[in-house]
Amino acid sequence: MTPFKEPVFITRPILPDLEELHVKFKGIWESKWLTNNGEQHKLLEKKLQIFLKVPYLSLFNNGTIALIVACRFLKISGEVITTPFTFPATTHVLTWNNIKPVFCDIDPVTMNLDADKIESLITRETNAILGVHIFGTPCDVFKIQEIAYKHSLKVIYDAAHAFGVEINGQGIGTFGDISMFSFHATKLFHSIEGGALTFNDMDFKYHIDMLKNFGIKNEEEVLGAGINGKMTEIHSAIGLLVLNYVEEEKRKRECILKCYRTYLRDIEGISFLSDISGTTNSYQYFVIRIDEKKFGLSRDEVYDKFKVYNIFTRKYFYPLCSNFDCYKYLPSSDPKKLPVARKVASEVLCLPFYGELSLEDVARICDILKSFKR
Ligand code: T4K
Repeated sequence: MTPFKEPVFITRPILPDLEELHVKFKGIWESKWLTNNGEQHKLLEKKLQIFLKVPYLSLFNNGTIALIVACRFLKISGEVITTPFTFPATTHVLTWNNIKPVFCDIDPVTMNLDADKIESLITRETNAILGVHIFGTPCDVFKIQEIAYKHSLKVIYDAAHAFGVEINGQGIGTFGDISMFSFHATKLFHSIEGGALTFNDMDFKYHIDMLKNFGIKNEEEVLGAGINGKMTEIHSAIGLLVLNYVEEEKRKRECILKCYRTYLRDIEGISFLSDISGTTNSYQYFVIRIDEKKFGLSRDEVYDKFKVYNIFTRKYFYPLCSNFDCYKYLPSSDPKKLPVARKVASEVLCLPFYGELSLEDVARICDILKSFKR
């Protein structure tokens, strides 16, 4: 099998037409209003609120700052129970708020926080649960909410991968106290860099908007130690344009997903997530798991071999956050306490997944993978 001529990455961003961009930018230039809650910003907030089926939404300059503000706003301190199987930002956000992360093992199928293991980690210091809807698969939101009510804990969701996900028609951003979305260029919907918080409480909007603007209430009053988390007019305009392409991109990704599932269905040692009844797909990543014993090759060997064919897969999310130098000293980072997370992190591999990828290319990637099997 011959390698791809051009590198194949795991994702490629939606790029709006340059002409459209020019028209949008011309309007912004004429207005001379570049940031600080301008017209594009207001419009994007409104459109996303509808798209995500959430009552309230605040835009941010990126998802990480948004999540930092969410913890700050909810006055979370002490300990927070969270997953080690995520992008570093999730755990770092806690550290930036002087909160101690307490890692909980994950579910072997969904790869999300194992709700059955949360309660045993609750101490007098526990303030909240920070779940991640990893690869767009929702956490066990109902069980987590039950635990939170029982122990008076706050619930925050990192929904960075879950843009547009719905559970029985309900927007994923309506669960918990606050949810965070990332609009980074690698996300299905993006504004190059960007993010948002979503919530059900009207009061949150006023305070969160103030916190992301240095805590400024008006020209003479500053109500709190805020930060600069504002999204610019340029990024908002890009977001508005990208949003027009999201449904089409989702349709293309749906075909690619079906194609991958068909080609990889019968390969011993390769598995992937199936659809969950009542839950929509985020079409964010296509993730396989490689069982070394059955496939004959480890995930790391497959990753290296793909590179020879100019295919750049990703080991999201390896290593676990609990393995980072800054967290491995924590009692909850003890590898013996995280057996499922360790296994999952050693098996996952994200394959190329974006609308521009042709079905022929998908078939070729699958054939290359099949050729590795021993
Ligand atoms: N929570 C979770 C669960 C997250 O996954 C993330 C971010 C966050 C929180 C934080 O949200 P933000 O603060 O970022 O809004 C990327 C993204 O930078 C990061 O946003 C994302 N998660 C993470 C999963 O992926 P890298 O370091 O893996 O990206 P990079 O630069 O290696 O790009 C991956 C591939 O995407 C490239 O090989 C090619 C393609 N690509 C990338 C960029 C930047 C493009 O085609 N064009 C581009 O402009 O982190």
